[in-house]
Amino acid sequence: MPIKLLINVLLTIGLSSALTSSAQDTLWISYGTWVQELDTMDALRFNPNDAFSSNNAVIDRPADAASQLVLVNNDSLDHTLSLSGSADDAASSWIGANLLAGDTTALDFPALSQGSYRYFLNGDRAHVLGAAGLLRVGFPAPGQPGNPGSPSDPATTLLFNWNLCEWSPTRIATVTGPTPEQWTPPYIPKYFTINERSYPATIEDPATEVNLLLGQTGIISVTNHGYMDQVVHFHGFHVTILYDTATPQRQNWSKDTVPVRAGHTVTLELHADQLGTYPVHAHNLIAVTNAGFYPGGMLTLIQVTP
Ligand SMILES: [Cu+2]
Repeated sequence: MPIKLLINVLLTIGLSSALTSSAQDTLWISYGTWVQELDTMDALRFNPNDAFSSNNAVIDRPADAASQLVLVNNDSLDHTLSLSGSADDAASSWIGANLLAGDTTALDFPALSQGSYRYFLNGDRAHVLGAAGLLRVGFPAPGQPGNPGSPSDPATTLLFNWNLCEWSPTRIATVTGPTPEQWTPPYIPKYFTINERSYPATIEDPATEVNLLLGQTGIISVTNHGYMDQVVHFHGFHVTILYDTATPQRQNWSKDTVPVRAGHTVTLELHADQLGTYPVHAHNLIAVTNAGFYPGGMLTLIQVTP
């Protein structure tokens, strides 16, 4: 084993065990491929272990407390990480250390106020390849302090997240080929995903499909990692906007249709006050297709049961 690799392995083991055993204290930046319909696309993702997965990990942190994140950069290029979420200037002004290719780096995260933030690698290549995820701050999971109920307790608040992104195999090829080409309009993405899944895979993921008991409250953190603005339309429910980084003046608005601008996040509260199954989807109909075929894309369900 090369010395540098050995040191990385030892450092990773040491840092991981020095923190807690929770996977979200360490994330691996991994290069791989993912398949949508007939396209096999290169991908760069944040994974909770060293195995490549097409789904970016969610990081949870308490509000108003500094914390650490260990990143293992298994990509062949150096990177820098950024945070965004204008609910708190501490995110946008934060600068992390360089993440050298093949190295393990511990980053000190700033104390942030409650809300939904994006964490992402800088640069077009990382952006197009999808290296971006949700940093959720101040929303304890069921069973943690501040949210004591079990998932079957009607008083429990359940957490969901929708990482929205659109994908163009043509644009991905421009950042993976030996000579990047000029991006020229029109931009016509072929796939539209929630948590890197397109419908019907969206309803197989417990973070994407909103399953609630009657009377329960769900918090839905929505991030838009793509280049296109999206508008999320709810059937059956109005949601309360807790935070909206693009238009903070909409805090506490009750809406059934919520814009999520590219690069922005919204945090929504849904009160399950009626039984049934309801769709929720991107309102732009091209975004509810897979390679042009409807239905697909950014479409999932809300299921409320007794
Ligand atoms: Cu609709």
